[in-house]
Amino acid sequence: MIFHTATFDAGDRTRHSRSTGEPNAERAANKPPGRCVASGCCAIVGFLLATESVAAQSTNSALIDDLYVRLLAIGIPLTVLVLAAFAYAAVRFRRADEPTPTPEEPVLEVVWIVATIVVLLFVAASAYPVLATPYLSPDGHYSDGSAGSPPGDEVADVEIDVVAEQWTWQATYEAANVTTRNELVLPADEDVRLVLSSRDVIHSFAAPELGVKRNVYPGEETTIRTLVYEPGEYHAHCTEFCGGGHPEMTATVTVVNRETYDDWLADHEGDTDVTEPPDST
Ligand SMILES: [Cu+2]
Repeated sequence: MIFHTATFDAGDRTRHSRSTGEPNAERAANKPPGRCVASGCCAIVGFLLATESVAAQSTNSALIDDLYVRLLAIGIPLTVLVLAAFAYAAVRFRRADEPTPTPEEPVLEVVWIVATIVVLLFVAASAYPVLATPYLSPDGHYSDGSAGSPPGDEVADVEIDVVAEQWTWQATYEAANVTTRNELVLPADEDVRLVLSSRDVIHSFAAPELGVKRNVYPGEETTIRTLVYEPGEYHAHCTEFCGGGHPEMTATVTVVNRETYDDWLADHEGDTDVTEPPDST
């Protein structure tokens, strides 16, 4: 409706201004605000498409970052367009003492509705493939009844049990008979599945740089699927308030190549409280 009023009244206003010879009105007539908004939107979209974000450290963060940029590319121009229309209408028609009724414009109505549907379909088409991956929905139940992997998807290369307890994280590598405290060691470029559970209250495991976050419940298992590209040390912490020691409930996720990973597991076979990660450099 705003566009209706703006379209109808703008013409009257422009004609009136021209007849009185106002220099500002002449300039406005030569440079329509719509053209400025369109140019601004094109510049923003071009900037987003031309700008490469910091390289993602994992499949999870790559999926999230890509979706974020896609939604920004359509969300920012839309926001600018709507705010510009509001601002234009507020300034242009601030002295409309005798407002005229908006004429019926069925074509504009149809265009407006179709444009809205197109935007919503774009958002859905962008988001669904991301949200449906086992990396973003690892607890999903799929059509073949399995949980954690869609049909046909291979089992994770590495599976680690992670137990939360006020206020530590305990990671158990069952096959290697190794248990760590506040240290999670992962092989790079391999599909990893973390099976999370709690011994007491609700916690939440989050490693922001890896795009990973999952609630941890007592008496129930939840999972995280990830594949980390870059060896290095990443910070992890609990994001669910779980008592007095909650701020100290942190862990380090150390990502190393497969050889270093195997050596580290062999060196600590049988140990139950490992706090020393391998060198990730
Ligand atoms: Cu906690």
